[in-house]
Amino acid sequence: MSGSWEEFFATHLPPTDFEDNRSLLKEFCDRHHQQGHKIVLVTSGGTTVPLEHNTVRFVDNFSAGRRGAASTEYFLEHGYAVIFMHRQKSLEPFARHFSGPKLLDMLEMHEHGNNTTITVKQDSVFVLAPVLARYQAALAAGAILHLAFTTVSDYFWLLRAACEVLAKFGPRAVLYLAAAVSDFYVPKDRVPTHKIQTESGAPVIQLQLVPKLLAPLVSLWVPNAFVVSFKLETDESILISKAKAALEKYKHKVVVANMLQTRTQRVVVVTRELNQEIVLTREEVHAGMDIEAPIVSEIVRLHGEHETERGAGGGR
Ligand code: 9Z3
Repeated sequence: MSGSWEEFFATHLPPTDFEDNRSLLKEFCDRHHQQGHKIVLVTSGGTTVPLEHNTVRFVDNFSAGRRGAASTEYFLEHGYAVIFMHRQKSLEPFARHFSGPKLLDMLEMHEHGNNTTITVKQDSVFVLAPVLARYQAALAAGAILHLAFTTVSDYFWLLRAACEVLAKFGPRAVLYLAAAVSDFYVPKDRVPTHKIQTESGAPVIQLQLVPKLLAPLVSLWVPNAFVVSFKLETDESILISKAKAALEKYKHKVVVANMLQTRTQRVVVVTRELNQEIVLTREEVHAGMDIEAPIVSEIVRLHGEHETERGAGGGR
């Protein structure tokens, strides 16, 4: 059992807010299940690997969480309820349009004696209004649940808890696993309690392979769901073969393959039957179009086929 997912759960405690998040998941899923909605779990952003229990330093990765945040907006447009499981402080749906100083740049302040009012600049209203309208509609419909993780262990616990409540949706559930999950971690018994000190020289830190949760997820936890994983590479020559190998190994439905450098302009949707390239033109990139719009449309189409195959409304 060494290095297995069972061992990982046996040796890592759940995060402190785990029970609260489990209750939120249950309430959200029960409600949408009763209403007969389709549901998607979107994972987003990178996981950290702490080097100390009282964590001062950690290993991280590049992921900004743009893919997951943008995709969430498009799944909502397609009528899905969305569990948005994201790295704390990574990009979030709707708010992502106004990150950095963008929102502040849209505002103006008016001082009248002791009275100060803040308004949106007239030429910013057309930018803010449509996003605000979609955000408020999603909130009013109770269509989105935000859950945050930081470490790879937090991510594991949340992912399994989400699967537990998604199983009853059967083929109506989509898992869209866009988070950049660390492949390596420091085993718990080798993580020091306190901040690593410099006196004893540079530390040698041995990383161990993280167990692949996709295996139990597909075969045990949500066997009827429509599972989409992502494959990231930096060497184009191995991208598609690695995506195919993942489909072969885990027996899920789709791998979205992307290159680190071009991930916002080009992906390949890989299924057992075909490799479908989705590319934005230079004009589309320039116009600020999200590649997640066509990615999500394709996933929704493939999910429809999956539901038909497995029997629509199955698992209810
Ligand atoms: C992805 O490939 C995502 O598309 C990105 C999105 C992380 C590249 P950003 O968050 O980037 O918008 O900045 N996610 C999965 C990456 C991954 O770690 N996949 C594992 C692998 O390639 C398989 S689960 O081995």
